[in-house]
Amino acid sequence: MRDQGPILIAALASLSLFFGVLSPVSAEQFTFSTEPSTIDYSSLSGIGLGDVRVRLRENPPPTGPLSFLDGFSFSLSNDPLVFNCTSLVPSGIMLFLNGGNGPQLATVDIAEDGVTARWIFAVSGGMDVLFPSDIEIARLTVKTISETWAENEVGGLASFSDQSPASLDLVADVAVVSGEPIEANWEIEPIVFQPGPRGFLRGDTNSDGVVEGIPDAVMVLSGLFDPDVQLNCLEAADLNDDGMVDLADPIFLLNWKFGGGPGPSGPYPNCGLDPTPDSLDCAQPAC
Ligand SMILES: [Ca+2]
Ligand SMILES: [Ca+2]
Ligand SMILES: [Ca+2]
Repeated sequence: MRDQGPILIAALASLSLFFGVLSPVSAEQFTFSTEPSTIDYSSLSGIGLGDVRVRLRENPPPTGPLSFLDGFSFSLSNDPLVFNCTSLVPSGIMLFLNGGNGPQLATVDIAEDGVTARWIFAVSGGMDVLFPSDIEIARLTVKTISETWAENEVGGLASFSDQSPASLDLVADVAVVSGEPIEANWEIEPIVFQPGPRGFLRGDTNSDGVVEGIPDAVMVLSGLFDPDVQLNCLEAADLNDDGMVDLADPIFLLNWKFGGGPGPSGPYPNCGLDPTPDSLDCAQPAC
């Protein structure tokens, strides 16, 4: 590849000035938006993870053609007690720019209270782009703050705000056209947080949070042969994941723990849902 470093750096230096300074031009011309999103969390642990997609569009100009963009920057902030972001990656058209190389410069900063992104894709002869309708530009991974959502059986709404996060350098919401930053606005949809189905730990048949050879095998045997004992989570007792609980399951467990046999399948070693759904249920989910 041809070395365009000096040109790029000079151009970026001039552009970077703009990213911190709002231009008064056409505040309504460009709109960033977040898609409506739903995130499931465990109502026991409060842990949940999901995606929020970010889009950009140029609102139809009263006259004249649409603009070719050289890049953009944006920031979003969040209440760090409710949720935060763990990643922000380019998506959709962004990945195909410049022969599959993506933006020529992509700067992403993530903090507990928000994210900022500056992506430039047409500084030194790169590909500038039209945004005639809402086009997905980024995918944010959002994680619940577990302490806030644990034991919440109802769920709730929360939203990003268009403020630049207090803990990061100021980054303006702008689209860059011919080197000129144009202030953009935001349309932000709320994120729906809802309690998802509770899970189980395969092998933890006595529901004490750990999988042990003797106690958990004895529990399955008791459930099978003692009419006074009822297994409270049949999915956890199905060690070999064949959709049945029978003598083969405690044998599987003991063979794994003491005979070098294979270990249980998912969700072990985590607490979660059955990756191979079957008719077994879990009357008292563990997580
Ligand atoms: Ca156990
Ligand atoms: Ca089984
Ligand atoms: Ca299964």
